[in-house]
Amino acid sequence: MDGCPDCRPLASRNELEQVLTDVLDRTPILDLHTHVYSADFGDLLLWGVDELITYHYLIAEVCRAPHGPTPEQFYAMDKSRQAECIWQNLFVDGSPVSEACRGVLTTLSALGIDVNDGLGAARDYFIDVTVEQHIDRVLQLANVEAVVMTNDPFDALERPVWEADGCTDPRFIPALRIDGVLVFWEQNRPILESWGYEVSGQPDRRTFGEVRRFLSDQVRCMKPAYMAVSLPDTFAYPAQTPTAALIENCVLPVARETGTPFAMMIGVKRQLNPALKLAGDGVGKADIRAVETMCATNPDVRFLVTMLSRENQHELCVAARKLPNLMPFGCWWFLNDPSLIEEITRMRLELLGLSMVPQHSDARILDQLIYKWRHSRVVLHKVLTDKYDDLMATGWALTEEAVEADVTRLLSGNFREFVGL
Ligand code: HDL
Ligand code: ZN
Repeated sequence: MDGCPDCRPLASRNELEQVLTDVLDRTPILDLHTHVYSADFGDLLLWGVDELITYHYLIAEVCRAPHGPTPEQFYAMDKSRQAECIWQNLFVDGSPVSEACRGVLTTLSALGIDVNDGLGAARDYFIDVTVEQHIDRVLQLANVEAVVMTNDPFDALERPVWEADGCTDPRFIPALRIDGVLVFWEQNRPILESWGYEVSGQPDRRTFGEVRRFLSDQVRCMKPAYMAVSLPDTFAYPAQTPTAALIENCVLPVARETGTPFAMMIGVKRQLNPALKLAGDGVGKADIRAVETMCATNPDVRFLVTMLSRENQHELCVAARKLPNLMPFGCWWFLNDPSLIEEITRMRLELLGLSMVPQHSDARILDQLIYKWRHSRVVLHKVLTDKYDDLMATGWALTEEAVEADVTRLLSGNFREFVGL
């Protein structure tokens, strides 16, 4: 122990707090689920202040403002007017205390913009910034070494990129999003047929074989870290539904054959308010038995799972204790708020130790990586301080070296090892 400063046991909570601040700030993150794209994907990559302010979380909030627009009035505006409307209603007419509002301000401040100078000043910052410069600057400010994208083979803007050179920036890792098969089967089956896959209306043996061929072709093309799907709160497995049949007969065999993990994001109540469009989804408590059964009956497949309902979090942790092929991850969407991140992260550390992935950003706009990770690092710091302090109170000799190793596991190592990156 002597001679090595990182190997000396930490002497106090104060020293622990300082070490954690330093280690959390300097440890790079691998962000395992986002909606951002490398520059290869052109306009699919959203960035800049007007995109930041018109994030769909803020659309839902502005339509609740005392003098805010109806959804129809909001969507009739162009992007600039939408941003001005949100700025006026949520940042001028009242204090921007919501997590999504605060996030805008954290991001702009980190970019060196005085948030008290208004929307115009923020827009001025972006006048001569290139997308390549901004990607470098945002990843550096967020200390994010790589992000996993959400790549939809049915997206007409994405397909040409994959038919050409694909993603050429190693900081952006593909993920094969298969909602188009599992959730929107009826709508997309004719498209699969037009691409040469002989898929009939009803999922039957021949169709299953062709869907497996499609998924395998996509895995070969994208080389994804995992296959992913967002499933409703009503998701059941096993079940007499096209989704369950396609998972059982297509996704799981391809996951096994190609060694590609399967990520399920469960609990969305789709289009609770359709007028809000992308901002219109709600949340519902899902049935953990679907996760338990799928993971227990497929021990040779690795599952990444996040659930949208606060009420599902404890049972997800308990299920993970029983099923080593189940990796809980992130505080997703409506859970990505300091109070809930704290509750969930404490629960996970207490029930799972370090064997989980505490957070992902779900960033839709590149700039959001800055705030989503700054805010999460603060909560991680708070929770880890308490947990390590409890450890030190037993007489355990905790070193900076050990803290570094733990934090690296939580911020990138666990995910890399689980998906084989
Ligand atoms: O399905 C998903 O990946 C969700 O994250 C949705 O994209 C959702 O609209 C979202 O952005 N949540 O943060
Ligand atoms: Zn997402």
